[in-house]
Amino acid sequence: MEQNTAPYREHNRTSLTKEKLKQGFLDNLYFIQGKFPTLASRNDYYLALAYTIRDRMLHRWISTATNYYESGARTVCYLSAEFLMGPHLGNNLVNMGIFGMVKEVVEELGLNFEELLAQEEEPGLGNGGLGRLAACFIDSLATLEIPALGYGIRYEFGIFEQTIVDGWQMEKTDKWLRNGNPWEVPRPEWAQEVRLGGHTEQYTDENGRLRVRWVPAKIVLGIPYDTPILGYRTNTANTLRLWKSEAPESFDFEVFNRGDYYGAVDQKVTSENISKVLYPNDEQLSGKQLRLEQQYFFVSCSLRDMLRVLAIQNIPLSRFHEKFAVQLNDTHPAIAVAELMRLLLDEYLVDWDDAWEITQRTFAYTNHTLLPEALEQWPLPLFASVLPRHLEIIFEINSRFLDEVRIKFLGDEARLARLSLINEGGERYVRMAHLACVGSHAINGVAELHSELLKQDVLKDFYELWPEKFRNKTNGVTPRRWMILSNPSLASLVSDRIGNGWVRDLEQLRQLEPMADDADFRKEWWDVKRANKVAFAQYIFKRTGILVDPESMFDFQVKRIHEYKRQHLNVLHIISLYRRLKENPNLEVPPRTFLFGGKAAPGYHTAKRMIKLITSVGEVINRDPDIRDRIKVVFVPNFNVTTGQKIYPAADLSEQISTAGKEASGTGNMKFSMNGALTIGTLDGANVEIREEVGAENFFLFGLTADEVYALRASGYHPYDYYNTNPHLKDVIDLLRGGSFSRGDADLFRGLTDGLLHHDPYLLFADFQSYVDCQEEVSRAYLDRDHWTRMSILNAVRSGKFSSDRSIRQYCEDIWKAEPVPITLLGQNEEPT
Ligand code: GL7
Repeated sequence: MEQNTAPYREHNRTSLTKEKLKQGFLDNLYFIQGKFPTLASRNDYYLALAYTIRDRMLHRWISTATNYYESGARTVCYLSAEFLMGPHLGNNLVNMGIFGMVKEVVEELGLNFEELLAQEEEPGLGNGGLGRLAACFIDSLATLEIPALGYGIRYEFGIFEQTIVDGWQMEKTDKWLRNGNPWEVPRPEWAQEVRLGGHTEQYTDENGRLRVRWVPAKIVLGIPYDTPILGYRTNTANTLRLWKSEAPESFDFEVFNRGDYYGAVDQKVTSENISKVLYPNDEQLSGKQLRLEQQYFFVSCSLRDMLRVLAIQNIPLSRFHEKFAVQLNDTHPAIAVAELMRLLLDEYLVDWDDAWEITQRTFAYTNHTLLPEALEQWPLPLFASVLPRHLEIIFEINSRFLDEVRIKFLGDEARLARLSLINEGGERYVRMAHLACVGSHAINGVAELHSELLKQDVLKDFYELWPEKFRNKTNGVTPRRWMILSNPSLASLVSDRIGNGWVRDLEQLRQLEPMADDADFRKEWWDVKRANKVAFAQYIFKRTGILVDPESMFDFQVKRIHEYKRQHLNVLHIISLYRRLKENPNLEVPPRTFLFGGKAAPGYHTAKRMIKLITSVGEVINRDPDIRDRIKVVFVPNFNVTTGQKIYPAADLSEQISTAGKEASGTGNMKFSMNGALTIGTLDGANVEIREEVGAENFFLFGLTADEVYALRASGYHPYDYYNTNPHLKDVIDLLRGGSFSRGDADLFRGLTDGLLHHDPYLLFADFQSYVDCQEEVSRAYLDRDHWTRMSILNAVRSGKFSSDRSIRQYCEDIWKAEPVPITLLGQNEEPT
């Protein structure tokens, strides 16, 4: 059906005048929520507003889909088990350029705009940096007008909500869908069937060829839920397609008809389980069957979806890799390598060699971690029971692969064992990182140091085999959410001086460098930070009842709680400073508020005890009258995207203190720096590049380098010696061991202190003195407000490299070979009627 789309432009539901926005809002309240103002709840108003904005996104979304369909453009598919999107409403307003106007409209209607924004439950479909990176990347893809789809899982329960009870973390389920999700559109007509379990059979086809058939034990349906992803002030609206699992009705019926009602119900329940909940572990494999099913489920749905698109665009299968560039966000979707092979071999009857070429040319793999405990491996029996056919295919890939290795490295049996897709040492495992490496044409790390360490260590054998596959793509974050939306006062201060070109081209911030020497500008800069701190202090008071002084330095460490990230090193410094202040009340240090935030994986007991350590030390210090508010310690509960948006703009100091060689990149470090916080950090992950960009003189560096860490371990590390020879360190540890921060309970932190004294795998003791000395330097620097502000300005305006737009440009050029496709809005050349 041909359709004139022009009339939609001036419609109540699409027009961008204030009057039409108001009318649209009231219509939605009436026709969607079924309410009138006296009865409407805050959620009704939020939904009415959200639908009013969504209405205005649809024209771009439909136009984008049409343009892509007609151009047959090369498309980037970003496969990720996590997309940590954060609230949509504010971001969509920013990207459409109507934030201010909509705020006015809402206020003219007598409603509180901030309250409506806060009403949105954030879709927390990710654990931390990896999931948030995926969200920043799809924002940049849309902004750069690259045809792209994000593919993932629509978890019914996202990352748990954290509360703090008696100083301990408690977890509550995240019911983010309970009030409705206005941003998604289900597309049941594009559902996919996914098979699981069962066995395989051989058969001979009509041409006498031996083939394999997979006879699954169960089938589940994947229903796509689409969310439009707007570019910043472009016509592009790409799609985030998340799969929800359901029971296929026909299947239910079969069992049902056999009279097994409960069997049918069971099947429905187990099918729906697959997309029920996000595993809350970051960088720790869970080894659970359901997790493997989740991974396969979304990968299979997504690849079949690509095949569907290929078919409707009449593109031959042999050109799959020309149409799609598929990025594997870590090993979670690595099963895609075997699944695409299976689809091509068994369902489309393509020859092995052709199938393998298409596969390798389609995929590229990003590694996100150096921690050995995070490298996914699946026990062979478990793998075989869920994906019997894939295991056969993996064996075949492996045998051909190892033949290639044998020729290149004649007689090197040890190397073969190291490279094999199957770990044969004792219990046998499938190594997902190896599958990803073998099946991809490009492999990248996420910061320069990380990419180097991959080549030297974790993926050394693959590097020696295929050096040409390896590259670096340093992470980045979107300045739309992390500057404009979260720090509007800083953004307008910047735009007042240099216009707003920086929002799409963050390097333009450098034009402000000379302003660091301008006293008036410094004053304005300081005032913005100060106002953000006042707002955050109010938030803290509301959430924790703790009063903090906005005059004090706001020193933040927010990230997942992990031993390698060393929140406990931060605590050791706090205790040592506390101790010195008690001894010498005249010590000249600026008042400081130490703020922590982050979730611990529910089963990671040491991390949970680290939270208890922070809150316990805070309890003692915060009420010690001797300290008279010169230091405070606060644990900000439930760190997520929403709280992050308040935190980064309010920070003076950013703690990036992981053991060198452990943090692949970090992205919080970038968000802080962009918002004018100075960093105290090790030479780890992207800290190295941040320091390079902002200048060594504007960065507080301490600690061993990755090489030194390696050498120290190799020569034998004895933490006890540091304890014995450093009286400050000994004092701090002894206070903890004596129960000074645990109401006399000497056992509460015994596990932590003993662990440090006897093992200290993350070298806290080795870095302790260097860290304490560096913190003294920080304190001295903060006393010189002018100089500090100068450094703060230089940090922000030299952070251009860390825009995710830069990352995405590099992926497009170097890995995806994807080009922008500017979108013409439908009906643009037609007269409105
Ligand atoms: C991580 C890394 O730990 C983190 O350093 C990196 O910035 C992020 C995105 O590349 O990926 N890897 C990982 O498994 N998680 C991360 O945050 C959970």
